[in-house]
Amino acid sequence: MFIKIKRGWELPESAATPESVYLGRRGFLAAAGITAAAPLALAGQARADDAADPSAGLYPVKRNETFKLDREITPEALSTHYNNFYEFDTSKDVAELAQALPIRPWTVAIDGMVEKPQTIDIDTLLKQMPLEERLYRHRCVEAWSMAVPWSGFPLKSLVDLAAPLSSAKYIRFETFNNPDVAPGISGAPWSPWPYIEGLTMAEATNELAFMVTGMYGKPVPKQNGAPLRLATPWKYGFKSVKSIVKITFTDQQPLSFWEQLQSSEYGFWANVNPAVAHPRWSQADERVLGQNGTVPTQLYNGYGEYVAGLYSGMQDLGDKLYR
Ligand SMILES: Nc1nc2c(c(=O)[nH]1)N[C@H]1C(S)=C(S)[C@@H](COP(=O)(O)O)O[C@H]1N2
Ligand SMILES: [Mo]
Repeated sequence: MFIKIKRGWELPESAATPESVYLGRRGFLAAAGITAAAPLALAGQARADDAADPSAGLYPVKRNETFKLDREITPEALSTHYNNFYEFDTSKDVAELAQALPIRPWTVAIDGMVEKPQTIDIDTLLKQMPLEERLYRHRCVEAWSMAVPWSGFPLKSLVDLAAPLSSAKYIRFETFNNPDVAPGISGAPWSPWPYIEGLTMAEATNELAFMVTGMYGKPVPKQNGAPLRLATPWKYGFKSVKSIVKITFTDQQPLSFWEQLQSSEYGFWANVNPAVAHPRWSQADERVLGQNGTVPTQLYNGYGEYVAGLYSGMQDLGDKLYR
């Protein structure tokens, strides 16, 4: 993407292995009464992280068979280790850095034009929402793609919980903004943090709009946006905002992080369309993670039957609908 913030390779060497990650794990082990002097093996770390997540017992959840894939599910090791999460680093190699994000306690503020403004604890929210699994394609604006078994709940269920006023026209999503745990934030203080994204109410209540809390039958990993992220598979991946702390109902079209950085390249709508090139590269094809070569990209990423109707009568916007 267009990068004004410091590249990963410009970060100091120490950022690659932040002490907070190490200290965080040690802290957890101490709290759990485990005394392991030897360094943990990778598998051991994964188990420790699962145990630390009080939602682990909720998964796997029942698959909603409505949503079919036209390709293999991307291997978990790839989709959890090739990430965009600029709060941690501008490289794809953020999985280790992201472990410094504390995800409990975690609250989500629901505010703005709603009848029921509230700040809700993530585990309370998880208990109230109808969890299911969906297989979705994901198409990054950078022309790579993956196919993922997400777990979570329809965004519509959260909208119902908030009970929006009729004046609400948009939903604005906000990511955590803590430079102490996120070297990408502290290293680029001039960037327009926090990461913001938005949808219209019609988009948000479309059945495809999904709040992700899990992945591959487990809690969603930190690098993929724990404990709560968005998935809007007909739009470019940057719309799927990670690690959400605030959801605001508003009558103003939200100004996203990327639109603020580079509005000529990234806008509000960002619907996938292979016929509308990014100003600096073609969007006709995509590289599927884990596969050689490319496959053609589909209009609305193949989800036109669900969402094309949302945009009928909006053709005046022209290419703006697709970037
Ligand atoms: N807060 C936040 N959300 C974010 C991003 C980010 O940098 N910060 N990157 C976006 C982009 S460009 C993509 S493609 C997806 C990547 O999700 P993944 O790492 O789970 O594949 O997250 C999106 N959500
Ligand atoms: Mo992306």
